[in-house]
Amino acid sequence: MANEQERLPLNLDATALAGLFNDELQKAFESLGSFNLAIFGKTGSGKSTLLNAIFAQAIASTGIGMPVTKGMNYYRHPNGYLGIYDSEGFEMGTSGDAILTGLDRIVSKSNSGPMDQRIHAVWYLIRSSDRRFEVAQQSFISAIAALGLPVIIVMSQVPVKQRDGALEVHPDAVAFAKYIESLKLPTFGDGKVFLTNALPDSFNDTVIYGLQELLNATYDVVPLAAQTALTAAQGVDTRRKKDAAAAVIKQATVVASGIGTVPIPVADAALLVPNQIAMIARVTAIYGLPSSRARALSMAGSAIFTGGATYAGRYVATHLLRYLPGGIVVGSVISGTVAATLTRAIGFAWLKVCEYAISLPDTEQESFFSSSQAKEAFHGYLKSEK
Ligand SMILES: Nc1nc2c(ncn2[C@@H]2O[C@H](COP(=O)(O)OP(=O)(O)O)[C@@H](O)[C@H]2O)c(=O)[nH]1
Ligand SMILES: [Mg+2]
Repeated sequence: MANEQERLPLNLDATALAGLFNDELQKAFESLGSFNLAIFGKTGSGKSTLLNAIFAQAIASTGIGMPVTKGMNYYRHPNGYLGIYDSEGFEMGTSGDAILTGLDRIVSKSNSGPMDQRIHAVWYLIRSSDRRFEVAQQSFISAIAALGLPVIIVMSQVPVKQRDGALEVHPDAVAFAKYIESLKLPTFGDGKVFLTNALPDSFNDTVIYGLQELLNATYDVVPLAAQTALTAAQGVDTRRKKDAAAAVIKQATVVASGIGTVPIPVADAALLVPNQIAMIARVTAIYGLPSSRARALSMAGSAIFTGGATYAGRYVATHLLRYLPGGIVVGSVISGTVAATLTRAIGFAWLKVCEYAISLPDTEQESFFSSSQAKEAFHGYLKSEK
């Protein structure tokens, strides 16, 4: 870090910045850790669809993961922050015992081994139209719980309609869920059933339902160490992403004010850049922007810093001097306060760029970052930051 600070101001060209951003992005993804979910349910219950709805990127449709043990596959997101265990291709009815044996192996192995493959939560799906909940399913769920894994029961494909501004859950699904809940299975919330609809259907007029509640329950069972990874992986709760990113910005702001303790000449504002690059890399990781776009991302990341000193100086001159008492504190130097304010402004402007990017369809994110759009959006947001 100290080394970079000495070297960088002399070499603030786009390539060097892109390289630095890339390294920081790598580190940021690594430091997120990993969230691992196991998902079960009969074929057709909607496992792949639910995964796609909650974890922004089309993970489940990219195919089956690696077979790790009998009856189980493991899929690891390329960025490392998400792992999925599933039993795709195995029938729960006939392979239930094999799956349990496999699960037992994974649990005992990961409890003694590295944390990053440990199962943090289990979703068990029951399709609402099944209307039958078999004894075999009950004992399967109880057996998973007995392994010490937190299980969340999910009712999938629940028809939910919007009527006169209110949501109407199909009464048959409600009754079915009530029945399952009456069994008081040893799962999260004493056998509580989470009703979901992962796919809106305009023909039948149904809407997405219950995903946030399911996600909240999942946060409740997941250890703190895996929660940041879950925040990066999920695409439903933008509030949690924003809060986590804001915490990163706050930390970087404190570092920046430390760097500025000895006031830096405006022309050397680039001294702040390594810290700011690490910050925007971490914000990017929290937004879970995928690695296939890392190149485009690093170009965008470097584009916003190219000529860092010049633009930081201009930013300070046009935005900050005015807001400081009489310009006495800062004349031609950046104080700790200004360094912090500048860093904070950059952090939140980039946060908004990421927020906008994840609202775009997957296919448009690439062009957003590889064109000048991201940079322009960044500058637009920066102008509106105070
Ligand atoms: N309307 C609706 N259809 C769904 C939902 N989930 C899955 N489906 C449909 O049910 C079928 C099976 O879903 P899939 O996710 O492949 O099930 P899996 O075998 O458990 O992975 C597909 O045709 C999906 O489009 C849902 O929440 N609502
Ligand atoms: Mg599937």
